[in-house]
Amino acid sequence: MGDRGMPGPDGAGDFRPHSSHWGVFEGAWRDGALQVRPHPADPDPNRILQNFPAALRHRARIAQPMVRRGWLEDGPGADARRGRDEFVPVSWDRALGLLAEELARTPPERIFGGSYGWSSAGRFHHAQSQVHRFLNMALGGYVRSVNSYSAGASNVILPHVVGPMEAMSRRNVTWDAVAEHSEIVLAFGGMALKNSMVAGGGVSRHIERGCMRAAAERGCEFLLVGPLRDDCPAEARAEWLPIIPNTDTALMLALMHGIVAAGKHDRGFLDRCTTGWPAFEDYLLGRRDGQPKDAAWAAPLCGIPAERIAALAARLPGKRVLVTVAHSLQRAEFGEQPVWAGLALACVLGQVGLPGGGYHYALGALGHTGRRSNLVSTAALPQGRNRVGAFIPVARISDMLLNPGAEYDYNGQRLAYPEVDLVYWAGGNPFHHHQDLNRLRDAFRRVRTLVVHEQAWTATARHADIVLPVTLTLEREDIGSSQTDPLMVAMHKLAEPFAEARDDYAIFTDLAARLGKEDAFTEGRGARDWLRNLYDRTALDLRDKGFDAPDFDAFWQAGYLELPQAPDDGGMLRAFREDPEGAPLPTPSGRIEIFSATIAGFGYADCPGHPAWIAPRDVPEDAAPLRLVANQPATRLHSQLDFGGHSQDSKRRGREVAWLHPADAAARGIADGDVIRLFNARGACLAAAELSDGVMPGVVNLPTGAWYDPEDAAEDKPLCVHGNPNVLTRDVGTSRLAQGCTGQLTTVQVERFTGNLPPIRAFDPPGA
Ligand SMILES: Nc1nc2c(c(=O)[nH]1)N[C@H]1C(S)=C(S)[C@@H](COP(=O)(O)OP(=O)(O)OC[C@H]3O[C@@H](n4cnc5c(=O)[nH]c(N)nc54)[C@H](O)[C@@H]3O)O[C@H]1N2
Ligand SMILES: Nc1nc2c(c(=O)[nH]1)N[C@H]1C(S)=C(S)[C@@H](COP(=O)(O)OP(=O)(O)OC[C@H]3O[C@@H](n4cnc5c(=O)[nH]c(N)nc54)[C@H](O)[C@@H]3O)O[C@H]1N2
Ligand SMILES: [Mo]
Repeated sequence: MGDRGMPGPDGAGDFRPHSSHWGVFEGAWRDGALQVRPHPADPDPNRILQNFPAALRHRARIAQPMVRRGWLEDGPGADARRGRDEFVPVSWDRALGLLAEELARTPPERIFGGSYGWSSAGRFHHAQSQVHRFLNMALGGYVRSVNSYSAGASNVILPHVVGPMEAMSRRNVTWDAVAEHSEIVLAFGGMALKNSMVAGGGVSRHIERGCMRAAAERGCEFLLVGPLRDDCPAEARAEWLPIIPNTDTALMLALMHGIVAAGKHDRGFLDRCTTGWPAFEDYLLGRRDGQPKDAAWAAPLCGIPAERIAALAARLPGKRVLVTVAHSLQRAEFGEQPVWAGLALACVLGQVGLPGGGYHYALGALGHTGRRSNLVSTAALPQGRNRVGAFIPVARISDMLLNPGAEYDYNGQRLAYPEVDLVYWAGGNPFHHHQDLNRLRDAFRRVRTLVVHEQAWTATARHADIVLPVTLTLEREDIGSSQTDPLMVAMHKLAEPFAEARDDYAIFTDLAARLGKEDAFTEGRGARDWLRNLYDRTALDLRDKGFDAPDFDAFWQAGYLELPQAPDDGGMLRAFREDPEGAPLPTPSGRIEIFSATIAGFGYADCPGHPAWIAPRDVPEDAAPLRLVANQPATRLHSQLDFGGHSQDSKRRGREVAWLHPADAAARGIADGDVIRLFNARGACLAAAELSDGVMPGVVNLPTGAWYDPEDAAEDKPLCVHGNPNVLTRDVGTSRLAQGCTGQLTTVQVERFTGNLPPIRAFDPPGA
């Protein structure tokens, strides 16, 4: 559709500041089209910004409130028509009237308001904060979700064994320290620039490429352990060790075995700073089970020759080694293990807490990592109090909806799934983030009412009963800010709202009024007043700490405010190393726990008391299957603006691209550019094949984020014609400890698609 010469808020106008999770930028109208350019100080801007212009007025946008016909005519209730029913356009007054009635009759303990998702970067209009505040203030609460799809296993295991995830992933070794001090960076899962270019709340300067280049030029060696060669940028000049996915723990154990067998482990560090080494050493050396976890043992498991493992083990001791473990490794069956084993490996090498050495969980996974933190707190909308106690680990949503009342284990507790009638989503896309989408469809068909606020016709919106159109970030004012980026951004409005779209805040204000709770929700403030209020909290904090802070109007005029940052002090691990007694870690022993009595006490076979190799169950069984790596996409954030220009440019024949090794393609008669079908017991999708020797043999890589596009929505397991890998992934938790998402990996069959090529309809509004 494009924009038909709609002027900006001030006609043509100057470039004005705005921000997104993928970077701070400026926008202006030129010849009737929105132009965006990165923040002038950004040394390495993110091209995902170029998804904005074509997305703004795209046909995929939702124009007006819609109610599903079956829900409207037959009333709320379980309904197998969800996802293939018609929608009836209604006025805002009618939609909100119906919704307010439904909310008023549903007890808060039967409303699932987890509403997981990344929303947009502005801190006030952050949709997940808005929906939580609304449900708390207007209804008294909701069933919530805990942890994230990003780091479900780490969220739970890291606090038991070393400390809070934030301390491991955000306030730890900095990129500057890597550039200056690291001698070897052993990167499990790599440190792909596509990933570090994204940061929740925005990022003004993308520094990772430059720091990796500087480190490599100084002589630092980057070792990439992973199935894809491009998980480290060319600037890092990394040596690639292809590894069979979900076998890193075996390699880590074998490296530790080699180091210990050679007597090169740092006994002083292990004695002073860890607990439980002897029990783990017994396991490592095979004293109990008769199986030393040596290179010969690990080689067939991880697909790396024993000699190469032995050589690597010999190369590490005595060097300033930084071990990094990507989020991806734990988004898999038994994902707790590589996180813990990587930490143990760093302890064996004894570099933890030294500049540029030790352990950094998820360095480079996001633009929040490897940076200094601001000295003042960032803006955040207060959410009020949730009076409902029930929660689920976030990735257990289908389990909850399909098995209300069923019991399950989580982090030492025995919990039961609550019974939910109404599901409320604003700012997330479960048809992007969840696994086994056919099962999710079944789950969503069980509820009484599904409410979705969306900008565009995502599959989640298509499965909803009440669909409320919301503004794109460009269509409203906000404040962009993140704890790890010094730039606070006055996000100016760059376009008028699309059709009848309203801000989430305006929708919740209207609903709160209908429920008699407007004052509690708004505290008498309009959106601009809230921006002032949020800004003033940061300004006050600045002045308290002796810094200057302009008033709100001056900040707004200037567009940016540079916040002071804490020095690079090495964080919790440095303080602990320097004084283990005086600055103990927040674990039961105050040390790094290589054996955890707490975890052992839970008695989980799938997460024992020390890091261990547990053979994955999801392994190729049938003839000639491949391992699917369903990682983060390079050309967008998750599913956001998949209809934007940059994302669309990356598709072939309209489909998402799947990468295969030429040998695997040849064995299946697949040529570059062919449309292929990926399938397994859970479902099937199409994609366009691209061949590359940067993918290890036996692996197919289909990134996430292509909008789910079922060919025949009436079928049980419809073919997704566009390439959403979550029709293939498994909906099982990492272990009884964390119950985290395991969406990164599964096994699939791949064949050339020979049928008539079905059209892509994911971006067409559903027929009214
Ligand atoms: N197979 C597999 N699955 C995965 C992963 C994987 O590695 N493999 N990774 C997982 C990870 S790490 C994550 S974090 C999740 C991400 O999953 P999500 O965070 O759910 O994905 P997004 O596409 O960012 O969804 C955000 C949605 O919010 C909408 N939105 C944006 N701004 C606003 C707003 O202001 N108001 C409202 N109401 N809506 C808005 C967008 O249109 C979009 O639909 O996916 C997970 N899923
Ligand atoms: N452009 C872009 N950037 C993003 C996002 C996005 O959607 N788009 N999402 C952001 C979010 S929310 C998050 S949480 C982070 C996620 O950060 P990650 O989870 O680390 O990112 P992924 O790209 O899923 O995975 C990184 C790489 O790990 C490798 N890998 C997969 N399985 C294994 C394994 O078993 N062993 C080893 N050694 N390697 C393996 C894959 O080759 C993959 O490319 O990314 C963030 N950055
Ligand atoms: Mo994530």
